[in-house]
Amino acid sequence: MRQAWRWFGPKAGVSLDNVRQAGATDVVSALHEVPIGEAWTTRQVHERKSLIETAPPGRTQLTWSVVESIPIPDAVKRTGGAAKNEIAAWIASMEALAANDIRVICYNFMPVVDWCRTELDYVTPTGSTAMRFDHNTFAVFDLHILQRKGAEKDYSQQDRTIAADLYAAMGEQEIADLTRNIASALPGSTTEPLTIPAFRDKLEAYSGIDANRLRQHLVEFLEAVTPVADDLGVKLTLHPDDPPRPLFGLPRIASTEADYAALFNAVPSPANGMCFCTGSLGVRADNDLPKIARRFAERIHFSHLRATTREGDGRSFHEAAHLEGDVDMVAVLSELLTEDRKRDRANSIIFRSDHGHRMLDDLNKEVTPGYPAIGRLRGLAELRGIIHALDAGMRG
Ligand code: CS2
Ligand code: MN
Repeated sequence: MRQAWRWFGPKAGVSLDNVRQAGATDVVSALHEVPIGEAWTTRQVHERKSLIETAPPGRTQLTWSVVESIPIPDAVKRTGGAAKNEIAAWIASMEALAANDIRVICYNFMPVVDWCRTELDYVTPTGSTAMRFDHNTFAVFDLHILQRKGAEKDYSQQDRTIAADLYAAMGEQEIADLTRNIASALPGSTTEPLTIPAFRDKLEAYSGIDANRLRQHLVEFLEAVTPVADDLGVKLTLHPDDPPRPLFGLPRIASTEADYAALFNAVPSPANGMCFCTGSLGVRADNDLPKIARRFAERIHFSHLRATTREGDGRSFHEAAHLEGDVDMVAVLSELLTEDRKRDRANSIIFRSDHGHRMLDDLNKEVTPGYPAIGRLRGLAELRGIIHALDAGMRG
């Protein structure tokens, strides 16, 4: 397996030497500055690639091997194959990447909001901070701040009472912070930041789109892009929904083993692959991660490794240290390594330590939420340790 690091560019406070020192050989990046829906050009990709891959004298060379993500515009999620121009632009971006020899592309198909948390700095017992999704706080946003039409029916009477009390006790700053966390698109998001009125309009535009329709739109998208990807030798990897269940009354269709099985069945092309994200899938107790990794092994080209801890109410969770949550990381890595040993280096599974706690010096700095250097470095080091031990076991 190849060890990678998500890099948000020179302004994000993590240098390429930091990436080298973390022990990563591969970089995961994207042209985040290009507006969603606009085609990336070969030249833009080439410039970013040179920035990443031109090593100063004496430094090891890094390889930009994964793009996370080419965003999928809203029109594709809402109308599927009818979004011809948006799909053509997406294909053009893919071609620009392939022209630069970048052949693993991550994407997701979450409507309106990408990954979602209610709290960015939840203090853990060590004093480090983690990201958290609290069901009650989420209900406050949905029912009282967004005031989504029909939201009441998604919550029990007890949930609604708790949310009303919480909301009544919240100050202006807390309301603003919660709104920012949920509506303004967390780092790396492939959906746009929204004001509350724009949020309501977007939801309105999805009325009538249920899980089957959304799945059909993804299938139409894949039917259009996978033939080109196959020709170019590009692997597309669908990131699971985070969290893996419907939010805001919107369907989510990449949450379970059955979801992925349906997609692979509908579009069998080898380019139709998976980004195996343990933190996202692991939020559901009914997702058996080692089993999913085994079943879809051949389709996994990229993996995000991190752990989440499900809280008592069954719906809230927080991001645990990489080896400490509900995920059986040793079992998952053992499945991924079994697959990886069948492949040559060029097709090796690339993984990155996903997210990480904010700790040590990062507590005194501006950091990209979810992507602090030190927490990710700790996670990567722990994961690497498991890989070494498993490799030694396989040899011995
Ligand atoms: C992530 C996100 O697990 C996760 O939710 O890896 O940080 C990721 O940036 C977005 O979903 C976009 O890929
Ligand atoms: Mn992930």
